[in-house]
Amino acid sequence: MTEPAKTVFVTGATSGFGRATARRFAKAGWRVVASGRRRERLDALAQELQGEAGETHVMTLDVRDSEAVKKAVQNLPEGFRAITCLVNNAGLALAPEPAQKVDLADWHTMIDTNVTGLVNVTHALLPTLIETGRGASIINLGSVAGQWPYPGGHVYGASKAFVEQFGYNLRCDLLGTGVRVTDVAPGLSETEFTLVRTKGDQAASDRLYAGTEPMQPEDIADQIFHVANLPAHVNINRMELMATRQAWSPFAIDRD
Ligand code: NDP
Ligand code: 8X3
Repeated sequence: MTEPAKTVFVTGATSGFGRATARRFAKAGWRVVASGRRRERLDALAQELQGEAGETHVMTLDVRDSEAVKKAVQNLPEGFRAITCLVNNAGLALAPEPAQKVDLADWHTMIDTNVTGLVNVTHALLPTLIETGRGASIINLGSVAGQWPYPGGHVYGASKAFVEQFGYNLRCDLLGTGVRVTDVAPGLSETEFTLVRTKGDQAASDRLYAGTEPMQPEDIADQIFHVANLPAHVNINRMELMATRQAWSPFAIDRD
């Protein structure tokens, strides 16, 4: 007897890691629920993934809107309701300048998306994930910034530290349900992340990735797929990835 298709729910599937993740799972025969705010990108993804081994359902969703998240989950079409894997990927950094120069609105947007949005989606999907039980997983996109401070990291890094600790605490409460939780924490990766962070400065984005070899969205998607497909009795708590050509710096010291 063939196993029924598993379903993955991906937030932020219109770009970067999320889109690569949707592609990776669809190719492998998983059903994919792909969401994000940009309708035209979702339509293009749906069209692209037609004919892949797994079926795809796309929907516009702003993760910051808890009511919209609840409704979207309640209204999932038949065949896409039993979720095996949640990939909490939607997120962003804003304001690379020092904390004292940042607009408060940018801090709020990061908290609303990376923290509130992630808990909105997690809360809405916990019942179905628990119903799936053994083999289910929640994969949260953290970041190296959640552990390693750097100038301009302020609320972004703090939001990713929240993601990490929230995942560990979820594990405690989900013990016995079979649902696994993993913090996938990448470093330098070439997506639209820096374009968003600099509010559309393509040259700044190009500069950051120039002359080195950042990770690509497919690298991260492969690891997310790996985590979701581990034997049901194995949980990776945190997976930190860096480009080979990235490492840490010495401490900064203020001198007279
Ligand atoms: P991208 O900017 O390429 O993709 C971000 C995705 O998040 C888009 O699909 C965007 O879709 C979605 N998104 C943003 N805000 C919302 C919202 N309010 N509701 C729903 N979706 C939203 O960046 P990445 O792929 O790089 O980022 C994905 C995740 O990985 C983020 O959480 C980021 O913090 C994290 N990360 C990135 C790293 C990097 O170096 N690139 C490294 C470590 C972690 P739309 O605008 O259509 O809504
Ligand atoms: C994104 C990676 O190094 O810009 O989370 O913080 S970094």
